[in-house]
Amino acid sequence: MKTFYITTPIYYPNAVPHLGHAYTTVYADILARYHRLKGDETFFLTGTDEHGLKLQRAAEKKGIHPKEFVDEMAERYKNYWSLLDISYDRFIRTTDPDHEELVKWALKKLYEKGLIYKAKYPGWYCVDCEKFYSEGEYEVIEGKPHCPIHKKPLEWLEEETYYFKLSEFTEFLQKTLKRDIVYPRQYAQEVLGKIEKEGLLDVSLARPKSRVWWGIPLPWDEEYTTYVWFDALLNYVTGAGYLRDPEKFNKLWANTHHVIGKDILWFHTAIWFSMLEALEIPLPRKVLVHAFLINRGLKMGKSAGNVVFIEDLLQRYQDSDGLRYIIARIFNLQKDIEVSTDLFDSIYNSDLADNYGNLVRRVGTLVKRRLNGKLTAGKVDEDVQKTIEKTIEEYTAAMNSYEVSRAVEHIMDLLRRANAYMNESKPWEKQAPVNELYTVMEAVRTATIMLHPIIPKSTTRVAKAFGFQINYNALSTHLEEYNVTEAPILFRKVKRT
Ligand code: ME8
Repeated sequence: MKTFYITTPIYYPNAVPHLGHAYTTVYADILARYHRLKGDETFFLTGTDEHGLKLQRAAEKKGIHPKEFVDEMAERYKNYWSLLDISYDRFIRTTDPDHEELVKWALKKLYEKGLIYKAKYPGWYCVDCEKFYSEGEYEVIEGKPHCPIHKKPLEWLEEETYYFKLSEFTEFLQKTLKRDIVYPRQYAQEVLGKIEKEGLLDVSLARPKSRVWWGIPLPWDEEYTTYVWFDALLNYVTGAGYLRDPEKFNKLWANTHHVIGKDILWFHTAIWFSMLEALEIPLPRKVLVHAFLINRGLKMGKSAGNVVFIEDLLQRYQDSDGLRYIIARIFNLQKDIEVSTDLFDSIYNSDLADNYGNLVRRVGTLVKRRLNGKLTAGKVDEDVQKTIEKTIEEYTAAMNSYEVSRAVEHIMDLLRRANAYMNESKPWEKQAPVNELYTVMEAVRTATIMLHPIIPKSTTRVAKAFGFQINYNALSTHLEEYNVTEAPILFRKVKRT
């Protein structure tokens, strides 16, 4: 059996997730569900990044201990993901005991290998990014360095710290990034360009406890706290069971897929690949990088004050499937996408209500009325059959190459073709329109199976109402008999305001 291991970034739980986080998480969930549908042994990891200055300050503001704060926030994340039907296998928290154990093990190993040394670190720091910015990276606004993402003034920090010898990995990274490991490839080029231009500098992997006490202490110097990114990246290794379940780890790790937004590309390539190499752990199979959701011209984010709330969209599109579908349709690895209610409404209305929903309702109603709900195999229209076969191929190729929005478009084409066939063949004018209805049913059934990873709730409902199984292998066979018990109305159109 094939395995498939997929991860999302672990999010900072200083605030509840917004549409940007849902964008990544739903995409990863669709890939996880697709691989489960195909019968692969799938493990899907998401979670929260709970240490560091950002969380320490967020808790301070509320006057509570960071642990109390993150305990509450982690529950809220889980609740959001359950509202969106996110089928994670583990929700990892960087405060989990097995993770803390792994981070200490990793630091010790790097220290013993002589890859960590102590020196002074001066620089401009963004608390929201938990990151130092060098000249050329930060923006100068009114003569002062500002964070290029948050547009807030940077803080000047100078402190004794421990460094990781990232510079030793220059050649290794250049070789690795030329391999087929980052998808789309343009992002690997970006990282290579940065290395070429700026060289690879050693990175600080600790913070003095006096400033950042909320985190994992360095095993050899308790006066220092592990830098939150070193801690966070290792979650992927903990989650796969590296120390506690090596058998599971070996199975999963060979087919690791990290889904990330392009804002954290550097960490997931330059830093992460070098850390893994230093720890003698193989590299992931793929880092899947996507572009941003933009709102009113800026990357959607809490500090930009332009977030779209998940609950508002769940309400507008009635349930998780509507929002999941919209995300799948607009999802773009290369291009930033501007959010727009008009666009979202029109995707929901035309694809879900008018195309899929309408066809399900029409064919279900006719099979019930004309054939008493029992439809035994007839002859599938040749042209529709060809479209079905072509769609399965295109869908599978698109999903195998992580192009979810393309896969969805192919399914919609099939459904449009089936709607048109229904209009042409007019089964409602015939006495016993078995062949016509069977043709449409086969299109609906195959489309439903393919849509399952994207809209699990509605597709499960259709399969139950029409009496078929959701199973990838069933795509290439015909169903002997349909038993239609209900002709559900799946999606109610959203009224434009
Ligand atoms: O970076 N458009 O956490 P984070 C698209 N804890 N994706 C977006 C987005 C937007 N406008 N806004 C957020 C962190 N995202 C670290 C990660 S992993 C070891 C540690 C998504 O809460 C996107 O996936 O800031 C981005 O990479 C991630 O949320 C950042 O989440």
